[in-house]
Amino acid sequence: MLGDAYFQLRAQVGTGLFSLLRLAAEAGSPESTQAALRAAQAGLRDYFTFAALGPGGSGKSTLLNTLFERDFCGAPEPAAVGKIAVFRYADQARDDVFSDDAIVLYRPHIFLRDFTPVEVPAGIPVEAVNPHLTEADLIFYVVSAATGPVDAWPFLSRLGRDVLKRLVFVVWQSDRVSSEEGANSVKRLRQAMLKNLGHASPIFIGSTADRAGREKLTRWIEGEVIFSAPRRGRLREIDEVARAALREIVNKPRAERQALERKREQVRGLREDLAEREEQSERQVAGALWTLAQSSDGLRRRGEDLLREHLGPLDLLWKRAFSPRDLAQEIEAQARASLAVQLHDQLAVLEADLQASTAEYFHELREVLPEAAAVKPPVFPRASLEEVLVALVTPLEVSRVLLEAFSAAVRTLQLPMFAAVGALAVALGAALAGRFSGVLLGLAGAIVVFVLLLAFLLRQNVVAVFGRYFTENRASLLGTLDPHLRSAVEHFYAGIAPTLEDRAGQLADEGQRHEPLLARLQQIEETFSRIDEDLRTGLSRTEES
Ligand SMILES: Nc1nc2c(ncn2[C@@H]2O[C@H](COP(=O)(O)OP(=O)(O)OP(=O)(O)O)[C@@H](O)[C@H]2O)c(=O)[nH]1
Ligand SMILES: [Mg+2]
Repeated sequence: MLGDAYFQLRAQVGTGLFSLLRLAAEAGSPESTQAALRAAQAGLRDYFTFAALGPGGSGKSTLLNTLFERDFCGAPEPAAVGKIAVFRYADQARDDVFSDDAIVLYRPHIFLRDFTPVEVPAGIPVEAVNPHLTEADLIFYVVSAATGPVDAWPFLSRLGRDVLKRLVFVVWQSDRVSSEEGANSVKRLRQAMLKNLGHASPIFIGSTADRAGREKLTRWIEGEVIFSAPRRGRLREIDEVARAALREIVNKPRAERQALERKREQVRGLREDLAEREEQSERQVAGALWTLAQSSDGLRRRGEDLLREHLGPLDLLWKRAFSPRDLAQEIEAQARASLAVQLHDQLAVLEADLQASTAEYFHELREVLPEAAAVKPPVFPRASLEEVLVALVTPLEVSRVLLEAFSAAVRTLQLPMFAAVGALAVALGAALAGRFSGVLLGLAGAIVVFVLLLAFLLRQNVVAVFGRYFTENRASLLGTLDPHLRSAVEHFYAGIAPTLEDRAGQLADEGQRHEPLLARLQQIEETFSRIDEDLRTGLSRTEES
């Protein structure tokens, strides 16, 4: 259909403008933007008036029917015979007598929404015709190829210059003559036109049977009249208005989205920062436990020294001389006191570091989220934690272990000691009986040395058993303290995190709010870019042809 590409493009612009206006209202754009869009919308509503004049029977009706691909004028409308027939669109067909010379025929043909064809029969005075030509976009003067422009000039020379500018000649019914004759009549027509009108209008030749000729005319109409440079220019202006409005509408939500994105980025940064601080605190807890382990090692060594001091190898031979209970109490008291001090110190350091770290973190938090100003940093429950941890420190029970190890050593020594005493008694008896035996004395001496050596080794073993027990006992104590300390730190950080998580959630929701609007804007933006592209390529296409 004539002008399809233009109408499609115009429809796209129309749809785009419609959506854009709705969005502008939704996004609360300034009234000036909305007014510009409405004006652009109004500017889109245009239609084309094509008038056909010429001698009777030259083919005016047939030409119009051919162009619009529908038999709407001529024979189907007997009421219009001898009158200027103006065809307009209406849902219901009706005729409107305009004057003695003219009739308006309202018909429900879709193409009449965009085109207003006017057929002017021969014999109507030029004064009556003129008003219908002033508005016309294109005026066909149809002459029959067989008869030529009979008496056209007196009428045509009375038309204004501006009307002549929109005039084209159509030499119709070319199938009724040879192509040579057709070409000749075009030539004659051009000469007569120049002579009579002093003006050169385009001349087309064609017929219902001449498809190529019709297409040539159609292409020319599309390029020069429908998709004419001024109309394309107008569409581009509308496209510009739309794109400017789009930029303006999009500015606000886009800027908000960017601000939101920055906020989110900051919140993400804070989250990472907090996680890092928590990890740092966990490392500190591990360090505190390591320090406690180190100091318990020192305590063990002190206990071992104390034990060596109080337990000589000979004490194992005469057990009443040694009291493991008193020694154990001393070790126990020292160990407890030292551990309590260490625990206190470690917790104090941990607390100070946590406070410093959270103060720093909350300072950053308030910069990013001023609304978090009211949120107070949590308090690390150092005192109550210390109480719990000290209560977990169970007695070492060194006295039991010492007593057991000591008794076992004494038991082990008993038999060799009796053997040594026996051997000494035998050697002594033999000497007293005057039968001094070097061998016997040597043997007794060897047994005594063995017993002393054994006593020394067994004393070492008692110290070793104590040391092992001490180490195991403290290791299990540290194993007990570890989860308590860790969970206290975890709990502390869990008290900070929600402020941030709440805000992150809110920001996510706020972000969602803009998405549909921005997605629609993007769609419209693409539509208008496409239109712009079409307008550009349309331009080059017609420039090429
Ligand atoms: N062979 C041939 N006949 C045509 C052609 N176009 C129109 N005719 C015939 O020419 C006659 C006149 O055609 P119309 O279209 O009615 O001409 P018109 O200028 O509208 O005539 P009026 O409205 O009476 O002035 C009709 O019999 C058509 O069938 C054509 O291209 N080739
Ligand atoms: Mg006619």
